[in-house]
Amino acid sequence: MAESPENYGADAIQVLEGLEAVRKRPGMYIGSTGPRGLHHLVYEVVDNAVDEALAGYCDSIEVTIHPDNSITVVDNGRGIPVEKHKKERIPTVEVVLTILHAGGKFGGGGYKVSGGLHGVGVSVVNALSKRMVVDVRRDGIEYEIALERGKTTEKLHQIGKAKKTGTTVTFWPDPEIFTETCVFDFDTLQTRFREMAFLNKGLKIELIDERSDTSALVSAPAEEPTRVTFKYEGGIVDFVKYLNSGKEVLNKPIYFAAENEDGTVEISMQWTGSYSSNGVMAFANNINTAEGGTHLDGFKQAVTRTINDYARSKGILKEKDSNLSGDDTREGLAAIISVKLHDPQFEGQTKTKLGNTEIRGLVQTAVMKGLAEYLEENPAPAKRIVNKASQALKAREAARKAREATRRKGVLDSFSLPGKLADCSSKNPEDSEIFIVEGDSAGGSAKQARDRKYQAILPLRGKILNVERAGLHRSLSSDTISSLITAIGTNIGDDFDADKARYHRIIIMTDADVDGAHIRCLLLTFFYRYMPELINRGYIYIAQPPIFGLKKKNTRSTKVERYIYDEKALSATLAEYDNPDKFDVQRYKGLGEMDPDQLWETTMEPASRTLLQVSIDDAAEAERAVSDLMGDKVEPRRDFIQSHARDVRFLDI
Ligand code: 28F
Repeated sequence: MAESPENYGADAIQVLEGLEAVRKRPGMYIGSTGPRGLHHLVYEVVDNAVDEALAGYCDSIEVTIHPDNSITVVDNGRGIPVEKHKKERIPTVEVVLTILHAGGKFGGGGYKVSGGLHGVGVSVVNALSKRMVVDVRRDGIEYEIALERGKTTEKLHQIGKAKKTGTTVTFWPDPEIFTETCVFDFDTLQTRFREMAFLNKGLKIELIDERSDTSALVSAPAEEPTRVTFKYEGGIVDFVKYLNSGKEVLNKPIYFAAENEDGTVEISMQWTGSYSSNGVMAFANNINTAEGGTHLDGFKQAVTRTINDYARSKGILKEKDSNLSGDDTREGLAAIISVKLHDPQFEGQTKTKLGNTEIRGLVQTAVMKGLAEYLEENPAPAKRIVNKASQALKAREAARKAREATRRKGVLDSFSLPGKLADCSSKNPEDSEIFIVEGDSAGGSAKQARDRKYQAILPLRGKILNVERAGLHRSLSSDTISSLITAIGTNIGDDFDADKARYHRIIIMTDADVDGAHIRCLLLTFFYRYMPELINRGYIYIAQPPIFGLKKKNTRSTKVERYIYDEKALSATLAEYDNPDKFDVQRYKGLGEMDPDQLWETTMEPASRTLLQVSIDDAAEAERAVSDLMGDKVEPRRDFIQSHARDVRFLDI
């Protein structure tokens, strides 16, 4: 569709219809009205500030979560233009806020490149907010406009003088739309902003949380707000260092960039001694293209070719030797591929696969040239990298043999489901869910609590084998991993097939303590490395068991008056009751301490439970924690234990 500032919003009625449509079918514009969609509102606003930074006019963005879960985003760009719009006869800023698709995100002389997963623009955020206030600082004047549910309630007016320029957007998400939750998650926002700061070298992004209770819709203000600041002068080189922190590295991060009329590409890569091969992340216009695409294909082809060529030219691979496979050359590799292009085509199930064919060649040429030069000029790390790939080739051969041996024994065969699995009776994956539970006693409670029609239980005995140290083929021989793979039904590696998943909700249910967190991290790492497609499809969830129960004192009744899911919410809840002395606080150390009825109503019953859907970013974060914890270096492990020691003490009061 040809859209330009000359032809959008032909009349006011069409304008109203535009935003009404957004309120009628919000999912069409922001993906969902669950937590993901809610957080998408923030990204949409921040993306506009990042666009202003990409255009070269802004270098600082501040995001604040207020105690009432409203969000303020401030930038120091030029400020959204305020002069009267020729066609619409209202200030341009009002056009940007009230007309669907107005802004620089489509053709017509806006920005050169632009981010935003859906690229829907701030008018969509306006439509889905019960209130929005926008301040613009421009030409020495500060202006303000206010809107509610998409409609202007206070016309643009001057509120004072302005020394600097910039834009401030504050919005209150509409609880009529976000019926599930309007509460923002600090970690989700922090992970995304860290990523954005890495991808835009030198851009400062600050996140401030003013809430004292991060579970309530309206909280008391925190005495001291939580603040994190992200600013990376090294850009994606810092990103790769961050991904590899705590791991033994084989080379200093390599960096190269290239540009042509189709766009720009930046690449940074560094090999480690680890067995993982999922450290390659590709971005297009700052969006994590989790499903890959042309840029990632070009990168992989070029790396495989360049390393094989180098190994042959140096005689490390002999004529009789077979080529190193792509997986071999990428074992232990962390890499960031960041492309910026004018007209990104996002495809795939979650719209996170880049389709632009013209970018493949640009990436390929950049990598072949950059990597070949690096290898020639740095023979010592080059040798370590090639040796690592040759070892991977040998391990791959061994793993194949081991897999064939286990397959013959029927371990990975769907006819022999693991004995510990209490399967559900439904055979329709869409209706079916599986709870992965730590320990036999919790497993026992869960089996009694469940609805066997559609809920399966898989108890895991003890800790799962540390996938980081063991590597794939040894992990496979562990009971835990193979029962997990068999129960889920997708297989792994070359045989992986997401369509064979036996459940579309795979729910990790661990104790609310440090051990539980550890096991959850290991499981997430496992899914991240071996079944990332299941994460992309949104099949992986984390159960949220309560940590505390409040019971009336001096009664023999076991009735729990209130369950509390968050440590910070405890004091708030106690204060809410007039006379807290009348209540006993019971702390659930493990799932096994709840009786089956309690476990059902708090954690497993679809109508009353809360599940956290795992995103690929969460899983990447978990894998990082696991690497820190289990990698070859001692220091990160000590740091982790020290930084979590407080939690342990708290839990042991
Ligand atoms: C807190 C969120 O949204 N920042 C923004 C600008 C700056 C311009 C702009 C934005 C012009 C014609 C649409 C200024 N001066 N932060 C933000 N900063 N949008 S959004 O222009 C919007 C387009 O139609 C801007 C000159 N050109 C552009």
